[in-house]
Amino acid sequence: MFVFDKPIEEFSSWANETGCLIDKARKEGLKLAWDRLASQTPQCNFCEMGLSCAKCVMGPCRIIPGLDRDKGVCGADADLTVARNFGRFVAGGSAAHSDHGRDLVEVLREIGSGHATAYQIRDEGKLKRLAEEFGLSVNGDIKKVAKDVAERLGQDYSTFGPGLAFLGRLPKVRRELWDKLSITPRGIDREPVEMLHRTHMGVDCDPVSLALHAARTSLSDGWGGSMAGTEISDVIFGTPAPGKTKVNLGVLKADMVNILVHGHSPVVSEMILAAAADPAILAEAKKAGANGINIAGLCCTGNELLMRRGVPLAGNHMMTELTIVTGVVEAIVADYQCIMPSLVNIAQCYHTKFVTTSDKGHFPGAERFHFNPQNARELAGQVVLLAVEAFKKRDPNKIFIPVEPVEIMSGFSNEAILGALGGTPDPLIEAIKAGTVRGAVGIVGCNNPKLKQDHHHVTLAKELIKKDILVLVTGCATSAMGKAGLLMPEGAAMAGEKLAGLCQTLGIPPVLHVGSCVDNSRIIHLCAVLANALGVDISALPVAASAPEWYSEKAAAIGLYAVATGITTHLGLPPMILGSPALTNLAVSGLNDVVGACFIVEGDPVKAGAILDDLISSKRQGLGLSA
Ligand code: MSK
Repeated sequence: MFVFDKPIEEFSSWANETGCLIDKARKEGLKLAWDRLASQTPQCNFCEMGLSCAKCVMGPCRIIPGLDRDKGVCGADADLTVARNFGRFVAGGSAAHSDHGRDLVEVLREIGSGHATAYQIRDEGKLKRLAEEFGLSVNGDIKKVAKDVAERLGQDYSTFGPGLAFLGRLPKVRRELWDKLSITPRGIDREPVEMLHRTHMGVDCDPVSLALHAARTSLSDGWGGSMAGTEISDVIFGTPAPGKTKVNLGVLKADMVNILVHGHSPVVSEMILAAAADPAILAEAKKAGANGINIAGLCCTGNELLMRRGVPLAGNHMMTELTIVTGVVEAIVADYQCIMPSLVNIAQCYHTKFVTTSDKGHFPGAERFHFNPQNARELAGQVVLLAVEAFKKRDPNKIFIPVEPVEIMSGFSNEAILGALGGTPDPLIEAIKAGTVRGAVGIVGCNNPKLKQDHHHVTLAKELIKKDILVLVTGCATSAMGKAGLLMPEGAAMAGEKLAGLCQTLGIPPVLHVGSCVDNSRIIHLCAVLANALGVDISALPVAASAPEWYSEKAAAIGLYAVATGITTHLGLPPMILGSPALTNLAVSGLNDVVGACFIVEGDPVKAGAILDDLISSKRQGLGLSA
């Protein structure tokens, strides 16, 4: 369906940092993701349609509907094969986010137990609010409160807990709907594990049942693991507040030791940031001839530090290989998720050290550091010193930083958004009623080398804001928006008259950066706050979500938990379900009758903008508002 035609030639001609560095990489004989995609094209049509199965050794099977190969060896037809594959895809994404959340809960418990002295509680107020929300005591030592909150969330990961702690945030009508459909998530670990069980040969053979369990699995992420990750990160590292920083490869400094933090977790990267400010280590950097140590972010670890510390963002998913090609990166410090294995090989072509920090993320050829909450600060110092040593080996002939950085505004947590409005959702609701903000769309996620990098994010955002639709952005879409000037108050010049007026009054951009990909939980939480204030279900709100350039299992989980929450979601590329007309129809229309929202698949961002605009008009009319 998606033909990939000579991408490297097209992309290297871009008059921007991506194009310049692809050209440099080609001259140096390096292979990048675009080259590898070209070598993989044409890709397997069976896999693309979800019609291949390698889940047992009676196979692998390839299903061809309508022919005498319309069933696998076990008898699974196209619908069942697609449902099994998609269920496992969503389980992978949910497990990744939720296991990330678990790491934060574990660190909070270690802080509460007095074993993680390098970490502290930066937002005691939020910790106490969570304790009250969970029905726990807030009296006494704050460490005791931290331990109690961590242990309550730990129960959400187990089988015998009282039920997910955050479900109380939902409108009652949505909870009742989930109960009726039997898709209320029961445990954060339980649902993805049960999906693996159900999709084993000879367990759940009903495609619709599997689709519903996929929804429950995604909800265990959105209203469970991801939400725990976001909330506890705020407690430990501070709840974000608006501030300015910079984005693009221009944030790298030719005269400094550059360390890029990459992956998703703030647990180690916060310690790297602290170590880089250590006077003794800074003195070593000076001795090595550098003018200091510069920390910058990649992907969602970058988003975490950007939101809370104003650390500049070097780039998103498709920039990660290219950052090394600048020749000024001394170290990439990676935790987990969205880290291309190719980075090890590309780093070996330069002086760059590729460092891994998580016991879950092994990369052969990497410099490996065994971080845990007890040794994190000490090991962070060793990693920064490794980068300082690497600085001495830089090749001046390979240095090329092609752009100047662009300023952005970030830090729009729900607390910051509602705080700026006087602490209640009422002003936002009034703005929606008046049509000053006609609605909101969360644009989330990744890049995909099958699409022109950043183009779909930026085009869609521009289409929406000019129709007075506020955009919230997370993850790798962030640097796309930033580079396009959409994350500054001046970006309001690209918005419709009413939204522009509001942005000018409040001094905010028309696209608000709300965090990393686990922080999509902020968006669904804000939707619940608005729905509760209005006394309606979330599906009645004039809101939508979009993943225009998505690639990962996590993005599929995010899209599905948004839809199951009642938020219609646009995808710029289809998931691998097209081999089943029944599941495809369920995804793009049938779900409307089940959960009040569905998926929209549209590869043209201008058309997607028009579709989302129509959707928001109809939701507004449903609330008795002007379109
Ligand atoms: S890092 S999941 S490419 S947003 Fe969260 Fe970016 Fe997508 Fe990974």
